[in-house]
Amino acid sequence: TNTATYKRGAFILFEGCDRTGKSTQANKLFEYLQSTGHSVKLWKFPDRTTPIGQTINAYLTNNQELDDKAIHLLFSANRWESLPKLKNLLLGGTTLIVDRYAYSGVSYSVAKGLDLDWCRCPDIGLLRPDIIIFMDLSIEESEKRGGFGEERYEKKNFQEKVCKSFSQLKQKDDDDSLWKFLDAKQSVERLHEQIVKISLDLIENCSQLPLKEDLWK
Ligand code: FDM
Ligand code: MG
Repeated sequence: TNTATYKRGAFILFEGCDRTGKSTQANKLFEYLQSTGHSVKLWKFPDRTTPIGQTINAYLTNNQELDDKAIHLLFSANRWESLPKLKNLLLGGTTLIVDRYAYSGVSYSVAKGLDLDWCRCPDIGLLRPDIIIFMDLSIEESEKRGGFGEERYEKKNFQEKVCKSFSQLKQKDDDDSLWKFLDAKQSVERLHEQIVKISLDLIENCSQLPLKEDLWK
């Protein structure tokens, strides 16, 4: 088979607590890759545009109440419903920059007291990212960044729990090498430089590898 010419895109994931700079860095990376001629797409979870996403949005903006397990499953369903699209993009050679994914899914629900293994189940078998760029920042620092917003989870004591569940999840992750912790206290430009370098290496290295549809398997 002619695998030599086959090039898939890379799945670059940004994760972390609120106000750690995920969206800023995801946007900057997107602009950089686009301006240097890469085929690239930016994707954000939750995707609030679908019917499931609209229910999630109503929940996050405190306009609707839902059982903790029910909303957990909706966040997961919101990923499953986008899987065919994301898969096609990657297979067609487009690099995906994704802002939050199943790791947020598990960490926020575990912070509410749900069991970690139970929380991972619905996302088993989703696409596995090629890298998780984890924006690491203390709650004190993220609070300094203009404070948290008005949405459901944007409270200091809850964010502390989310940070703890993220590190619990990383420890339990079978593929520890995926996680790239960055000190998010650095300047936007310094972080961007590091992220560009990591991403260019990754795009090169994973272009010949098959897609990994085995998250947490
Ligand atoms: N969130 C996000 C979850 O609780 N579960 C998930 O699966 C995902 C993807 O939704 F508080 C939470 C994290 C955050 C909120 O995310 C909305 P943004 O990035 O702030 O829009
Ligand atoms: Mg938010």
